[in-house]
Amino acid sequence: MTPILHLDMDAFFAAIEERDNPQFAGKPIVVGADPKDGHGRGVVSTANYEARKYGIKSAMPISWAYRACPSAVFLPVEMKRYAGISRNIIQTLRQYADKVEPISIDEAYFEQHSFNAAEITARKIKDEIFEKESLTCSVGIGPNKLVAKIASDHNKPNGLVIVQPNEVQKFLDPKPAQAIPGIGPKTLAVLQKNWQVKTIQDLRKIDKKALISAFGIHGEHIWQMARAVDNRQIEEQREIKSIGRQTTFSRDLVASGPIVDTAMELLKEVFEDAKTKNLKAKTLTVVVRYSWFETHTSQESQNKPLDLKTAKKLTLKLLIPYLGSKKVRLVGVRLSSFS
Ligand code: TTP
Ligand code: MG
Repeated sequence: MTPILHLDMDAFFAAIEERDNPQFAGKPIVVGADPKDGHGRGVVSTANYEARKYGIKSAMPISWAYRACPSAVFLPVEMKRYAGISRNIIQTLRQYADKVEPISIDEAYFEQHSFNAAEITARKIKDEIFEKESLTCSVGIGPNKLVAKIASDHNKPNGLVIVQPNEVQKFLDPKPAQAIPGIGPKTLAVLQKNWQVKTIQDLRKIDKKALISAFGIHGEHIWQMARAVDNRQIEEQREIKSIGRQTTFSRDLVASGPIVDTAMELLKEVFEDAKTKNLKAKTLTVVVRYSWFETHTSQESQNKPLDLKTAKKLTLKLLIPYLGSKKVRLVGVRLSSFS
């Protein structure tokens, strides 16, 4: 059986900032939007482990993070810098594995021929990344992507967790159901309401037919994942599924004009991005978030690629029903269904 490895950098953006600003060593560090003395409106990108002790975590409003620890070091996101380091790390992985699948800025899957080889390689890679970049990462090794990914998270930071094929179920069973990719807050709420599910073991007790009738094809996927059935292969060239941008306004807006203007600017940016990647989209999605965080997405597709002019008209059409009377906090646009 070919083991799969999943590598995920520890507190990635914050670890880079900590490394490059030794004066902050040991302090809580939060990377994200400007907290503006507690009135900032964006979110936390990530926090180092010191800051996590105060309950600060990714995607939390920056104002909450500020309240939890006003004395933390708050730093802006410097994506270009982090992306360069991410590329170096992927280069290092490519020296050890034929097939590498980067899946986000700080994580990748790759393969080895045996569990023994996987363990040796994982140790070498961790050492090499630490030597070259002074950053730590966590690696999970398992018989498939699902198990490898959950394993890399099992002993963070600086972890190395190996789950042999005969240990898989014992390893997965006590994990919370939402450790399975695809079980988000909505699915979890239904699982809790109908079957009082907490762990993956609870999930395995549910009849396959019941899961399918509750969630359709997604139910079958959940049934399989709960049994560690995951046949996804390493894909070196992952297709880009969507390109999107969003903006949180510095104060909530009701007037349609500036909201539409912002959406049009974002649309231009995503079109440029798609062009540099040589992608043509057939679906346009807009996102509107109200001041109380209620979020609406609305999309439309056509059977030939969208040009900017058509996309602008569509954006307007999709946005209008949400504008004019309620306070809007965020607007976003996204292109997908590429050809
Ligand atoms: P993660 O790997 O989810 O988080 P992390 O590396 O900061 O911490 P961990 O040790 O738990 O792995 O995400 C990688 C980077 O992606 C993270 O450093 C910042 C960015 N990110 C966001 O900008 N917003 C988010 O909501 C998340 C989850 C991550
Ligand atoms: Mg990470």
